[in-house]
Amino acid sequence: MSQFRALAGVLRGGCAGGGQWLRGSRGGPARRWVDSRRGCSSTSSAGAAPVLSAVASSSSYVEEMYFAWLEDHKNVHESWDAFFRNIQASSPSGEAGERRPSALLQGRVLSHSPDMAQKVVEDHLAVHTLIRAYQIRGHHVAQLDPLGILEADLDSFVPSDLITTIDKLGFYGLDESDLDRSFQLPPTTFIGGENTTLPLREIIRRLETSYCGHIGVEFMFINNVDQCQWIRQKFETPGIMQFTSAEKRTLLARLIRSTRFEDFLARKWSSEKRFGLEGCEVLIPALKTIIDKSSSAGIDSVIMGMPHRGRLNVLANVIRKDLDQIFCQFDPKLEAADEGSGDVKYHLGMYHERINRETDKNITLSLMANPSHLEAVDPVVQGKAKAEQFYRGDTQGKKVMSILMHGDAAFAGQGVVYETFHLSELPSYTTHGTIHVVVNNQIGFTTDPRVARSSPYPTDVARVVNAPIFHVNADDPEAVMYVCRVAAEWRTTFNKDVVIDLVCYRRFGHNEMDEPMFTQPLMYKQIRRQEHVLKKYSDKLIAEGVVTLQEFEEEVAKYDKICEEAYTSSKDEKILHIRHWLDSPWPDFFTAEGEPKSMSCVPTGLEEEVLQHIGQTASSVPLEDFKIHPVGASRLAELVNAWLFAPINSCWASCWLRIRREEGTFHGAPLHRHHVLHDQEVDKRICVPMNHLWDNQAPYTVCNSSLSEYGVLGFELGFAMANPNALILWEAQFGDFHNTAQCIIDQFISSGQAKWVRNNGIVLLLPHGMEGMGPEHSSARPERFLQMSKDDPDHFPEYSGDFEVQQLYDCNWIVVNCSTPANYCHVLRRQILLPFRKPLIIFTPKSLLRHPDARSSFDDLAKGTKFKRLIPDQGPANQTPDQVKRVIFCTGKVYYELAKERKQQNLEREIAIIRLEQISPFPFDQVRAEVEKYTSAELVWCQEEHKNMGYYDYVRPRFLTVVANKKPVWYVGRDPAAAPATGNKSTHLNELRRFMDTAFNLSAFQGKDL
Ligand SMILES: Cc1ncc(C[n+]2csc(CCOP(=O)(O)OP(=O)(O)O)c2C)c(N)n1
Ligand SMILES: [Mg+2]
Repeated sequence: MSQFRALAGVLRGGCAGGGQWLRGSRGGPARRWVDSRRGCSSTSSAGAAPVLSAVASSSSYVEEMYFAWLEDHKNVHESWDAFFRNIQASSPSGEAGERRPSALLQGRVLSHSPDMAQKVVEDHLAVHTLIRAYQIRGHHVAQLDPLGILEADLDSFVPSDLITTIDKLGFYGLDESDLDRSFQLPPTTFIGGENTTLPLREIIRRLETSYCGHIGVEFMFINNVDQCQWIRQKFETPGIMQFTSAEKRTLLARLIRSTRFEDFLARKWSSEKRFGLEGCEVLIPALKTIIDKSSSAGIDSVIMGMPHRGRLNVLANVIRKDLDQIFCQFDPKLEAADEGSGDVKYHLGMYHERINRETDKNITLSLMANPSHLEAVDPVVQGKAKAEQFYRGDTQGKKVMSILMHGDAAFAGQGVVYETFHLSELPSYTTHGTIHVVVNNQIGFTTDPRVARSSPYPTDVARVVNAPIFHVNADDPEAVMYVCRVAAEWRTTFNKDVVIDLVCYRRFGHNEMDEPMFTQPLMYKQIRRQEHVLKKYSDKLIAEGVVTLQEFEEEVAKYDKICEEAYTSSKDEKILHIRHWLDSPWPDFFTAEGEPKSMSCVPTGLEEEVLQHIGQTASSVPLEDFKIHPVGASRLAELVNAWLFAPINSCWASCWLRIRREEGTFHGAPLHRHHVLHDQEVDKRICVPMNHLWDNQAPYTVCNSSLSEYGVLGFELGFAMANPNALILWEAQFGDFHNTAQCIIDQFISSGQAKWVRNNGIVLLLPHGMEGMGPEHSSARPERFLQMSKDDPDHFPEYSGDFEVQQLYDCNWIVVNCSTPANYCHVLRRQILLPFRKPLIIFTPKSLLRHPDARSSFDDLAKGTKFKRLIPDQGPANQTPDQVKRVIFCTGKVYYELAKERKQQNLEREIAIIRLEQISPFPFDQVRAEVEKYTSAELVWCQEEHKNMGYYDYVRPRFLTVVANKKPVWYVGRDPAAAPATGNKSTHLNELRRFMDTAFNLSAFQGKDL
């Protein structure tokens, strides 16, 4: 069947000067249909459009028209013309030339006029249905596969309503005799151009041209008529796909660069992994066309994300990274100059400001660094684009846009693609249209599409947001350029997503060491026979006289020389600078060398008047006539003293605070929802009191999101990348849910700086605590964050400067569990006031929201106060440390349970309780001071989590380093377990009771070995 499709395509393509060919029925050969010389008739309209019922009701009117028609066919409307032609054609010879209408019309027509009218109506309906069938399903039979052996939609059957051979026209109630009849065209098609009627033969020919050539347009699912009309106009208007000679030459030059770049790499480093673009070289001119078009529409910043395939080519020929910088990445001997572990060359990002040669306008292009994890970068790109739009006041996406590239297997398979699409129309997340480009080489490593996806196309996911999808045969560069042009115009016009599906092939293996004949023998036999697209296109342009062979060869030689020269100069590079590959530089935040401007942090306390003012504003309703919910009103008062005081305070600085709250946050969740007041009487009227603090304050945003962790966390991470002076917080509904965003945490947040030398100050708010809520609502998995913290457990760091700041500078992220509102406030303020950026993970026990003891006074926030990495014992034990028998170190909410129990057991002199507020980096200096204070006490680590979870594995070796392995550190907490918490309330309480008993049993560890 696929061969048949290919055959049909070839024949259709070859019919220009001779016969016309159409598809046959399933599997059958294409059949010769009609001689084009008998083709379309003149169809210019004249006379009034006929009212069909007039045929039945007014014979004189018909006669009048008939006489007019006999004089000159152009005297009447085309449909009358068609009508009289039909009658004439069906009349016995001799009558056809009859000038008297009575015999002809009255005898033949009028006596049968109701039937005739019925037939005319039915035939018109049939033709309209046929037009619609092409619009809806034409892409299924478009000639998309350059190899001619596969089906882009994985289906070899031709829809029966698209089989328009003579023997199958009966499907529509039509037959061969109808082919030369003219039909009125509906307003939902543009195939007529200036004409409002066309013969059926021509209608089919034009539909075939528009929908079944090298472009397959998928759009009829869009539920907006204007948008559908817009697309129809772009693809149906006769002759709309035109290119000037200059445009064709530019296209050829770009294709030369793309092709010769890969050839050059293959020649110089034949066995190096680079994930070559061969088979889809057209990607480079495609991207450049999108950028040119968008630039001329006013875009001056493009943020891009892409996978491995062709990445080096995009860096070289789209972003214009210096070639020698790329080539020196292939030198295995070069050492890296920067801190961190770096990344392989086909993951690195880039930021470049340049002039767009086509428009002569400035444009900034950035390609985001990404991990191997396919599609993970999608939401990150969107977040960065959104942030840039925000800072530039680009509320409509007219200045900043994003382009995402995808592989066919990953686009269909990775869930984050769907999650990202679902952000595309949300007010706080939209980037006002992303252009997606799929390098659809019809293979994913060694996997054929038919076993890799259930959807017909790899692009079907885009249908959920009504994005039009343009499938295009990548071996037809002009068709590709055309859809790119339309895609860019679509975004400019509607500010919505659009997908370009470049149906291509992969000339070699998945990477340069792979042999594809092992797994795809037939496909690769065909690929070996496949002529290169550059050869095909250059031959075409030479034949057309657009370029000469000599010009073509000169252009090739010119680019080869550029590559050779860059190769020579790349050998002068002595050292690799990952910093040169930064995708999001912050030039004003760091020194010219990319270093922090200081290595200290200003105190984070505040004037009491400021605190008062913030508290009062936050607990007020600053808008007049604004009715808030009575319970909400009481919560507002709570805000002042409770947990939320902290983030409120944090935003007074000149930074933007953006709190992202996961959809479905309700009871017991941090009260962030009370940062947005909802008028109880006016629909959708809201008020954010925190935006009413001062006239010149920074904006403060609290937003709900789609119910996605992977997508939304990635987005917020990208947002935080754009500007260091924004405090971006992402809050999970419960901490456990972060594991559906694990890839963003592992691949970007934990390791991003080490791989790509870029800072990021995102804050994760993760509700965490054993509160009897069951296995899935208890643990934010602190053990995982701590396991990935890079501070050395066995080495006591010695710093000459500010210990706290130096340690933060060295770490990969900060992990805290604050037990007081004041400390929470301070840690957020420290986050934005540090001279560098590190991700901050905050465990936020829900029960502390309303815990009567979890309160802070203004004194704890006053000027001169700061974040406490460790809170020493605050009772009698601290006064007489030599009498203390046991020191319990802990973190988080268990402190309050321990303190209560100690009080009940009257052990406040014997047992000291010390809170680690910053768990990582481990406050070695302060822990040592505490340990040295309580010289004769035994050391205990107490946690409410199970032994194989929580903090124990992290803190234990560090405590031992502090005490130089001279003292044991005893464990008190829940036993090891597989699930993070029990689902049974009474078991939960029993476990708590049990470990509390151990914590306060002073002989519990006597005589025990380590
Ligand atoms: C999330 C993820 N899973 C698996 C891989 C391993 N992998 C790398 S490339 C690839 C095939 C991708 O196919 P496709 O998306 O079609 O891109 P192509 O290589 O064909 O351009 C796979 C499975 C990966 N990088 N990321
Ligand atoms: Mg692929």
